[in-house]
Amino acid sequence: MMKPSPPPRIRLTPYPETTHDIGSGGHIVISNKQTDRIIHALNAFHIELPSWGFANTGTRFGKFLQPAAATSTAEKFADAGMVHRLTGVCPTIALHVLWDLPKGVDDCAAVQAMAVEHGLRPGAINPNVFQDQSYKYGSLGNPDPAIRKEALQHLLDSVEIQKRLGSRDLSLWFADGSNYPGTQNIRHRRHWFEEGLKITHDAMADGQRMMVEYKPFEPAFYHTDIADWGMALAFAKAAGPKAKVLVDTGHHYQAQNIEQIVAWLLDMNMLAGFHFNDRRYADDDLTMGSIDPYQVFRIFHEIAQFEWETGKPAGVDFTVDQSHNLKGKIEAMIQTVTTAMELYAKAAMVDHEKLAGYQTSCALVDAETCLKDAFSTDVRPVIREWAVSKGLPADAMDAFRQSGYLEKITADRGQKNMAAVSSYA
Ligand code: PSV
Ligand code: MN
Repeated sequence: MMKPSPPPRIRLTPYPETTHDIGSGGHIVISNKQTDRIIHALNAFHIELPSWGFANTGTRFGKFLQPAAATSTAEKFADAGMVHRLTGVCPTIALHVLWDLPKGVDDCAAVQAMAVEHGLRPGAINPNVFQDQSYKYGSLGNPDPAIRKEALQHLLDSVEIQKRLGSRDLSLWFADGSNYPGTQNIRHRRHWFEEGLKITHDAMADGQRMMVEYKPFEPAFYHTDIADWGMALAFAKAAGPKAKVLVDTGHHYQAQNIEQIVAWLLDMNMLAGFHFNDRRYADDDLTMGSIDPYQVFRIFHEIAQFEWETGKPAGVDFTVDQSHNLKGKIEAMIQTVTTAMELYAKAAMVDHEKLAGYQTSCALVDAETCLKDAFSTDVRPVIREWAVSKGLPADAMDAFRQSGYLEKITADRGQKNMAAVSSYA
């Protein structure tokens, strides 16, 4: 009886002539040209950290307290500063007015000092017109003119904070909406929103931007006043030239093509930036790229392709918008930032010239392979090299674990955290 012949040996990693080994265990996968593109992309890459991502948060069912969570604005700055020192790409921190500057403009000097102390700059200013009792039926969309006025005043105060802190962006998210059909006049609320946003816009100085965020539902479960990118776009256009749209990746219906929204907004010069997080069901606040990393890659690809085609920076900001109740706050943040860098680097590898040719000739498999090849490449060795060249640790997570910082803040804050059960952030 004949013995079956052994299966043919498959060479998994081809040996392209233009590539060199950059420490990926002998597997030669990234060309010099691609390495240069990655380095160039990383040099320009920034992702803003959310102050609220360092504090104890929870779900509406409860909170699991972490002894090391930040208990004050100063501690949020300290933690964000630590993440920036380890990763090198997070020089700004987004602030939520009520949570971080409860005394409004009177807190600006202290906040500015904290920023300097920790090597950070204040990032986007997030007004809060959703938490006070008066906003039960809405803020700018409330049928009561006195409440609309109160909300508007908070927005104007936030613009003043923005000016004092030298922050470019005012990041607006509204919880406004209704829970039961027929209970609110949707068109009237739209007019009130348009009016309030315009007044806020006109109070802003030159060079400042208004970012209009949308969300389909939660906390409102029947209608939300700014429910999708079309509504945000219409409001931004009506407000004036300083206003653009903010895309929060968690704020979409299932299966929505987010990168198409990104491509449209880029093309219309109406994309201000992103809130990044991942989601499995709705606005779940999961770690960026933990469920669908290819989607984040496709978003970054749309931006990179736009920049290649137009020869100018897209001018869009990246911010993490995640509150982790179960993962350690700082570790979750480092993991997120690392993932963001990897996906951004992968998108930078795409050969745009080749891709454009494939798109024009409708070479479908080749075009798609262009993306898939970049997405499948392990860019971590290049990122490690980049980090070391900048005087950063090659592995930010490992450096954090070795630093003793977590042990120190756990000891310093443990008692305070166990005592404070109620605040949101
Ligand atoms: C609302 O879900 C949101 O995305 C807004 O950006 C808020 O400012 C942020 O989350 C608060 O966590
Ligand atoms: Mn958001």
